[in-house]
Amino acid sequence: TPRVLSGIQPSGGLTLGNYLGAMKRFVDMQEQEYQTLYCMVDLHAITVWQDPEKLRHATRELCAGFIAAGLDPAKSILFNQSQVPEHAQLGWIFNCVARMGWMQRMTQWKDKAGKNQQNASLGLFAYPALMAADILIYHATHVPVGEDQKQHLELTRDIAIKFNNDYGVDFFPVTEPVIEGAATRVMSLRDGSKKMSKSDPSDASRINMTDDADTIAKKIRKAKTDPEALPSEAKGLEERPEARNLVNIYAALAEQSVDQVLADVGGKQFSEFKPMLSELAVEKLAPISGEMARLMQHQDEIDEILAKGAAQAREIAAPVLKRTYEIVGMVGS
Ligand code: AQP
Repeated sequence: TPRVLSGIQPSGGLTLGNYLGAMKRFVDMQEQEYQTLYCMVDLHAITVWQDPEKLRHATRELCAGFIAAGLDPAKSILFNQSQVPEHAQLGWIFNCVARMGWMQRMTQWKDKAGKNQQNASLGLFAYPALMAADILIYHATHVPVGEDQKQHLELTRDIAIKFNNDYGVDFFPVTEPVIEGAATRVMSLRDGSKKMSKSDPSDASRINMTDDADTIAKKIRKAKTDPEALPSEAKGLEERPEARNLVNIYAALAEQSVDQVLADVGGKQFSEFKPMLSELAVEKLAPISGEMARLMQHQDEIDEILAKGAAQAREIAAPVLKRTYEIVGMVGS
């Protein structure tokens, strides 16, 4: 069976962008003919400093979010990355396969390191090699992600191809990104050219999965828009990034196409559309955040799910690492 792997960083609370771009897709794939593994990538999170207590909390909350959104530990393997040491071990091998020049071209590196690259962590630079290891340690064939991760997935393919060439083997598969749905790139509510992100300093820029109904309504009411009414077709949104973003969010939440949504709301002003969007967002998110809060009352159960998931993941990962070490020439493997 084809195998799916994806992950989310416990680097803060979950956003609507993570939910629509990633988690909702994870649930869809769980219900199809795939073996699914979903990971809280704590080793990735610490490429930028994290307070240890907050990291622990965010990891458990992310696991609660996964389950509340519909991932079932009986159907999907849910685990945190650091409990499966094979990720970091294969990550090291890939650090030796990947080239500095490849990493330097990564837009996430450029964005996150900013002007002061000398002061960014070495881990932030090597991030995509560890991400390649996350995927390839399971020989995963399909990786559901948001649009922003496309470049990293291309690099994963490059690493697999170079490893296979360097060692004259046909060992690591070439993976397919799965970037689908109406909201593969949810934008900031304050700036239609920036993606919605958990680490944006402005809380008003994003909808958090844990926001209550009033907060969601307030953020949507204040979301940046233009003064025009909504168009009746998708092409009318082309030069209107903020309007397009809100319509895309609506479409993804309603599980409709953008054209279907516009057929209903075309001609309306934002003063009328925004309350519709708030109502829909609250309707879809409130049950998830309620369930997350309930699950967070039972942290031992969450820890147990993660420990069990890690054991299952290791059963797949350990033989792949062993074979990799053999191919590379490590004595004792
Ligand atoms: N705005 C978004 N729209 C669609 N998909 C998104 N994803 C993130 N933001 C959006 C998808 O969520 C998955 C997990 O992302 P991540 O937590 O590993 O890191 P990220 O992409 O860097 O997300 P953030 O929220 O911006 O976190 P920080 O601020 O810590 O860097 C990925 O599949 C991603 O595509």
